[in-house]
Amino acid sequence: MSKNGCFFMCCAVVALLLPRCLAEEVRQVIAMTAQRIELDGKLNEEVWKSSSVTEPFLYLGTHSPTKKQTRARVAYDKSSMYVAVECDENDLTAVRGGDRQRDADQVWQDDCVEILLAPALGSTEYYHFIFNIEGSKYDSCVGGKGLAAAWNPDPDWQVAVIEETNLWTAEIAVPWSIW
Ligand SMILES: [Ca+2]
Repeated sequence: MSKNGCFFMCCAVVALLLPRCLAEEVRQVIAMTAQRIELDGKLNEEVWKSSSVTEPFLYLGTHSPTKKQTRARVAYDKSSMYVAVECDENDLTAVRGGDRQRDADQVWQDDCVEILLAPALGSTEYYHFIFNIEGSKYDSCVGGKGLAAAWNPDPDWQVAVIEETNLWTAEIAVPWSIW
């Protein structure tokens, strides 16, 4: 999966906004789940089976679907927002990634998933969450004070990644209380 195929932004609690192309916005309404999501990277919870799937992902600035596709789903409960991601990859040995230090530049230079959350509509401040196939994490706050990679939320966000046949999958949980 390329970095171009995994870029998306959530603009409100229940509205997902994706830059599928420069002229089109895609919004999805996300239902609250009462089911506990076990953060293990396995998308076997019922909520993921019934969630809207965000696809296809396009090469940035084009209308061309990426050769290796990514699918994303979003759910939430009282404590957290959850994102499930499936990254097609027919050669998992070719995925660039490794066990990185927190906030190392190598994480976003790897084949990775990047999630940008803007909890306040109209604000230029947003939060950047990145992880690679090893589950190494990078996060930052981007706003009026510039890029702050030293920003690490408390409580922390969590990610779990597993490799399956011809794809890798991940679940992340971002606690509401970090905002
Ligand atoms: Ca799970």
